[in-house]
Amino acid sequence: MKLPQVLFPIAALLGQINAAPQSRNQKPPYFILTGDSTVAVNGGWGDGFLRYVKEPAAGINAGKSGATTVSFRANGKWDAVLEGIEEHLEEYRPIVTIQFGHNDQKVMTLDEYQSNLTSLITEVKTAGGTPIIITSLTRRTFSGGAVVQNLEDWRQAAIAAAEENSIKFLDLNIASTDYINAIGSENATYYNLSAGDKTHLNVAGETVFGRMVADLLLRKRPDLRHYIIPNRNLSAKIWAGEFATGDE
Ligand SMILES: *[C@@H]1O[C@H](CO)[C@@H](O)[C@H](O)[C@H]1NC(C)=O
Ligand SMILES: *[C@@H]1O[C@H](CO)[C@@H](O)[C@H](O)[C@H]1NC(C)=O
Ligand SMILES: *[C@@H]1O[C@H](CO)[C@@H](O)[C@H](O)[C@H]1NC(C)=O
Ligand SMILES: CC(=O)N[C@H]1CO[C@H](CO)[C@@H](O)[C@@H]1O
Repeated sequence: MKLPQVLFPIAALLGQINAAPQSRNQKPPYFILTGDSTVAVNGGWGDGFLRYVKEPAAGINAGKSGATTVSFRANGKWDAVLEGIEEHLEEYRPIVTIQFGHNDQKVMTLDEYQSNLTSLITEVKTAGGTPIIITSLTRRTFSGGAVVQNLEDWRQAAIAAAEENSIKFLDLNIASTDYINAIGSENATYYNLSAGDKTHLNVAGETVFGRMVADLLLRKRPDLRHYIIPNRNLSAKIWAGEFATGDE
């Protein structure tokens, strides 16, 4: 039986040739952005981030105004996220970003929050997705010339949840706090969704903080750079702490 012996190495070689580009050219990411209003359409950074996502990558903003780690599950949004992972597994690598805290801090303890995040992380992994924790976008309220850091404990609990589950996190809370401190309270009002609203973002804020998230992501996942459209002028301003209008 000489033929199989000859064919086998050829088949193995062909398999390797087929496998090699597959591992180098992995499937594109499919981003599913979960969280509260500071992520959601019309008020959050989610759509700003998605505008930087380049084909063949894609994504969806699943943020929900008012959501906590409990309500997002209770109202069925979480099941839809898990289904979204399954639906996109064949063509993409689903990546689920998880950013809660603004509303959780009103209704539960830090321990409950952290353990709820662990549940979400575990379920994304089980479904075949890659979870990434994002610490809460800062509010833009000032006191004594500096941003009021009223999400710091929630930031730490979110990071602890990421670390205990050995997953990546993007520290948007610190990056956005530093940036708002650098540009000052007057400039920061430019991002108000409506007069006096120092939490939610208008389109300018969506663009600037969507870019910030994209840059934070690329620091932790440089392998995704082919799927994220650069905006060097905006990135330069953000990381230099210079006021950006989103028109850069
Ligand atoms: C944002 O709100 C502040 C008051 O909190 C107000 O002075 C400012 O005009 C608002 N800016 C915009 C662009 O709505
Ligand atoms: C970036 O900034 C440079 C100089 O400030 C300017 O010439 C260029 O047109 C800007 N690029 C974009 C895409 O706006
Ligand atoms: C707003 O930002 C600009 C550009 O970074 C800066 O020159 C200016 O001082 C800022 N305004 C205030 C009130 O801080
Ligand atoms: C999975 C889950 O939702 N776990 C807990 C989240 O936190 C609340 C407290 O607000 C608990 O009641 C849930 O069991």
